[in-house]
Amino acid sequence: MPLNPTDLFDIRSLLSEEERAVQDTVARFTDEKVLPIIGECFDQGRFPKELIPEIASLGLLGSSLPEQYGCAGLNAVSYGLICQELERGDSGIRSFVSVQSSLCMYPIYAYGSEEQRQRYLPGMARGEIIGCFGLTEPHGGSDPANMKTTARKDGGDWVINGAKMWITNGNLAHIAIVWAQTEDGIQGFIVPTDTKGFTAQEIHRKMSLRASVTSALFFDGVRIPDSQRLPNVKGLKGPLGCLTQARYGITWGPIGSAQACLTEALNYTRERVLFGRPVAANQSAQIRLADMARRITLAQLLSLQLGRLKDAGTLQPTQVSLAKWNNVRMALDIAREARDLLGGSGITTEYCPIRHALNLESVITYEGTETVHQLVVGRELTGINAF
Ligand code: TGC
Ligand code: FAD
Repeated sequence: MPLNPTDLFDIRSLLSEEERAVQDTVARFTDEKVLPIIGECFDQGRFPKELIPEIASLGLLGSSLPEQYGCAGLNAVSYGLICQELERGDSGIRSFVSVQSSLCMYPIYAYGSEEQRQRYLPGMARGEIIGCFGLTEPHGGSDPANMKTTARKDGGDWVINGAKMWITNGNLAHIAIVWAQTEDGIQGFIVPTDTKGFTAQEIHRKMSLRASVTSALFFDGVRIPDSQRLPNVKGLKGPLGCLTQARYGITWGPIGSAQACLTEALNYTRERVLFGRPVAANQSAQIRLADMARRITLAQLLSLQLGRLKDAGTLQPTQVSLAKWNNVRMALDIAREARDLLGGSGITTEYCPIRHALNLESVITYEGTETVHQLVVGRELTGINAF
């Protein structure tokens, strides 16, 4: 039996029946609904909102949260496979699901009151309430402890002033999870986006994540009641706890991008005949293709073990940092290599590598830049904080 080029070590055999079913369902959705339209969406700079109802009906929003809130109650490995199969389509689709699930539904579940969970989670799982997550500010995203957005207590209300930058889903969102400095440290707030004083401004001229909405948010005396504050967390560990969830999913997503690029490079180099033989018949081309498969295999093993640790409840943020660093770098390198193997054809969005390469320039920056994750691992090894 020939080996599967995008699963050389038969990682799929390590999955449970349920995990395989989840992977197959999302793979079908990507093949049938995402791939036929995504090149054009990217060209037009358009997020395909029309896919939201189906994404929701497949149970992909908040998929790891309990069924009592209308969610699918899947395990961490299944969430990873969802991210992998969606990002095989496009990082923008995976971003939409990551933000809704890990950065908006998770904090409401983990830090919210029971009343907030009941009020928001079922509607968010159905895709009727869309969220965005406001942590990064214009003066520097890597150091969120230095945030300038403030929330001031005024009687029974809070008044928020400040700005957030680079916010995925900003102009789509009905609610924003906003992290702000208070007298009592950093706290999180659920801000309905129709509140007076809230503005979202879409960021244009992006060359990356073009099939995704990215916005700047402005808060000018935004007044909300205390019932909109997330009561069960204070300090930077609140937003960083959400980032651990999202970064975990991001370790899986780029495996999908890399698989798509390897598949495209294999097809193209087998067909393209130069100097009387297929490009794939050259030793240098085979070494490059083999190296892609090697790096994908290592990334798959890393993410699967990470998922098993997460399901066992023993996952540590440093392990997520190492895997995010490794797997995004792996995918970005592979997308650029695949682009090169396609020659001139590789510069058009008719083929996927350049789209994935451009998207991955965002993925390597957001959710902690590559440098941030390297320094997290360095801090763990040496015990010295180099930030
Ligand atoms: P530090 O002193 O290390 O930690 C402060 C408190 O937080 C706890 N903690 C964590 N908790 C959970 N998960 C983690 N990953 C955690 N890392 C730290 C820590 O234990 C401590 O708790 P306590 O109880 O002692 O107070 O904080 P620091 O200021 O030194 O920060 C270090 C650093 C640089 C790692 C952190 O600031 C960082 O990660 N910076 C990068 C910021 C970032 O990733 N922003 C992402 C914004 S969201 C986004 O990009 C969404 S893109 C979505 C999409 O479209 O898919
Ligand atoms: P900076 O923090 O200014 O970093 C600039 C450079 O300095 C980087 O190369 C960095 O690695 C380097 N650097 C930083 N610290 C050090 C150091 N100690 N030593 C050496 N080098 C260092 N944020 C949200 O809150 N919500 C979102 O939904 C969201 N979505 C995003 C979507 C997109 C498409 C993008 C591009 C970003 C998104 N972000 C979001 C923001 C993202 O998290 C930040 O861009 C990221 O954290 C980096 O912050 P920055 O852009 O301000 O870069």
